[in-house]
Amino acid sequence: MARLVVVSNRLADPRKTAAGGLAVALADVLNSTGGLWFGWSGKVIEAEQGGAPGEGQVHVHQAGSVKLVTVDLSREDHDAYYVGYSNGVLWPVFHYRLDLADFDAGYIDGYRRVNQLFARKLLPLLQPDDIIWVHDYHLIPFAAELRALGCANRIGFFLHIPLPPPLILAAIPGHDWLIRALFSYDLLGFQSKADLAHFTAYAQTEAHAQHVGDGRWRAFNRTVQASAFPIGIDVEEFEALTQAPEAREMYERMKNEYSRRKLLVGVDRLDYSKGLPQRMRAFRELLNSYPDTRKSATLIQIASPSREDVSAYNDILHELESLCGSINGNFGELDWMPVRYMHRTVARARLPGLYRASRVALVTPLRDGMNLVAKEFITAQDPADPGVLVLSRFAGAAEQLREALLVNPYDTAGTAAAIHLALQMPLEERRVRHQALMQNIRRYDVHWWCDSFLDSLAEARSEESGTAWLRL
Ligand code: GDG
Repeated sequence: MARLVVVSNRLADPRKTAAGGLAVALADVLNSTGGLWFGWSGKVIEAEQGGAPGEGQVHVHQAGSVKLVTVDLSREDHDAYYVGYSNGVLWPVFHYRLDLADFDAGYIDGYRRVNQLFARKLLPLLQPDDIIWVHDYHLIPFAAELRALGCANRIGFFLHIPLPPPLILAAIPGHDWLIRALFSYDLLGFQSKADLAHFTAYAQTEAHAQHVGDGRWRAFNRTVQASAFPIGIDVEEFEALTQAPEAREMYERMKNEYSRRKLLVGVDRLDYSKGLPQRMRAFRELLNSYPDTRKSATLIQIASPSREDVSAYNDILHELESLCGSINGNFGELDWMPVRYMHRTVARARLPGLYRASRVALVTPLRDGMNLVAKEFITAQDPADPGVLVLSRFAGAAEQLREALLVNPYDTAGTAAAIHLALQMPLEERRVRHQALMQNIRRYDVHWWCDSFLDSLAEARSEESGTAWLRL
């Protein structure tokens, strides 16, 4: 079996389960092929310490049979590639938020410079038969930069976030360069059929690509295979975590603490894509319009800190704090706080206990590539007395999890009504829905995702291999 080389912005130590499902799944394949994982070290070198644009020291660590190779970034590169372009342009636009994008012209140069730096550092470590799997929006032009250096390996790309429709993509100055770069891959993987449809619509209307059968698209003298591979979780690992002492202890604590009321739970990175203010407004509407819930419901919202160097995140933090404060102020009683909001990370080992103690999960992003919290919540439930998932129709997961209560998070009254329904749902209906959801989550787990992507990559091949590579 060929060696797998994974390229992603950040790495996790594949030996630690705390790293989560994705790292565990990749670790399986990386371990079995004696693979290599390549990306940014997380270190930023200031100019005074010698950090220069386009330069970075390489570090090599051996983690079992897997080689971890990382590169430092200079301050200037980090600020343009990571903060500026990846998180200040691509993240908002790909989540349909043109209003939040900052199209500063310097960012795209830094973004490209870092992709070139990474390509230069990885190239000498590659063997001719290696299969390369590149992850996410930070690294869209990575294959094109590798090809420009003469790399003829098979390269696949998976986008973890949504791909918006062509007219939204076209708002990015340089969008044509960005999408042309995707044609340097042999395989493109998207989270949902909707994202795939947006790619093919762009390919046809903007890139004038031709469909040459079986999801293969031809443009710029290259042919690329494009498919949807909805990502899943490591169900077995998460079930084991649910039964482990830390999660059980959390479960007991939550059950005791909230014995008089049903728990609702939200677990998200603090990000404007997750629809947190809209969720709070729906919860406020629930308490307003269905007074019975004032005696029966408490919402625990975990908003784990993320990307605090991007200014839009501060705005969302303040909005959320003020909404939670006003809900507690208006509806709280001496012995009851309607919302428990925590801007903190909960230990991964405890999360399943929190999920299992909750009657309802609110997973209501305005846009989300997939959303793994939805799948984790269902997996952590007791099948004999399961909780109910209220899920945004705009999460990639909604294409698969049809037995959840699907909502439009922009519709405050509609979402409140769905939460009310969830709180009142009879046991039999909860069981039937849970069973159907679990079947889907088990079947399309993270190992299915990994294997089906890599199988498709093994088959996908552009006929131009090793010859005239696309020059950007
Ligand atoms: C991107 C895409 C796509 C959250 N809070 C805590 C915590 N988490 C864990 C959850 C879950 C993960 O983080 C979040 O995954 P999501 O899928 O919900 O969202 P993103 O972070 O935005 O991920 C997304 C995903 O990539 C995979 O392709 O599904 O659409 O945006 O595992 O449990 N974990 C701990 N403490 C927390 O407080 N330990």
